[in-house]
Amino acid sequence: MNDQKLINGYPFIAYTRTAYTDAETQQRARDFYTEMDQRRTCRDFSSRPVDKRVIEDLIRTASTAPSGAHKQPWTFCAVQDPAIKKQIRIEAEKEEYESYNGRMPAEWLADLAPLQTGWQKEFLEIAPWLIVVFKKSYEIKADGTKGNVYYANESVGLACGFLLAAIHQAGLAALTHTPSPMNFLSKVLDRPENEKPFLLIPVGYPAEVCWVPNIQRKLLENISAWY
Ligand code: IYR
Repeated sequence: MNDQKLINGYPFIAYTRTAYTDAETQQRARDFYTEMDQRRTCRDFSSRPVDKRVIEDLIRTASTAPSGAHKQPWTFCAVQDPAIKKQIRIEAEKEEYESYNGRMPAEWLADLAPLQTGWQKEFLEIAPWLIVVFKKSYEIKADGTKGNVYYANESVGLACGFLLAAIHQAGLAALTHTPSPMNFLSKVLDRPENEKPFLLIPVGYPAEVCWVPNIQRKLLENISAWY
């Protein structure tokens, strides 16, 4: 059993991890980078089913992200019901049609052109799962009163990052879709008032023929500064 003690009356447990050699640490950092560097946002999904237990574990991994004061201000809604996916597609396309045809300024559209995105979101029905991530702007305590959450955007963003990494590591593909505005998701999924839609993530196997834009990531020297 783990060592445990009270610090100012609060329970703490000893945290231990394998102490790797310097060479092992170097290798592990490189290996994980190599794996994650293979991740691509995918717009062409296979309809091949993905077992619910896989999605459960992906969400469990997302929930290991740190959060402000450990409030875990997130809800992951996993949708596989075709009728609900269809409804989400219809509502998302309604908004995205308006966005792509007038709401988005020319520069934004030009920046998106190399990615060949558009208002049509057929992947919302093809991908076997949609994970809709909701951010809690406050929590509802057991006694029904409101409680604060802290750094909710950062916390849920981190959880989404963990989720995307887990999806990739499992051999699956994802797409971070940002229908705007996306309040329709609260209605379709009947979410409580304290939850706001944050990100809509189709998850599945990539289609056998799946094209992704030939874009490059910025180099380390262009994204880092060393002191
Ligand atoms: N919401 C639009 C536009 C869009 C936004 C981002 I951030 C992208 O990386 C790509 C597209 C959409 O989801 O199509």
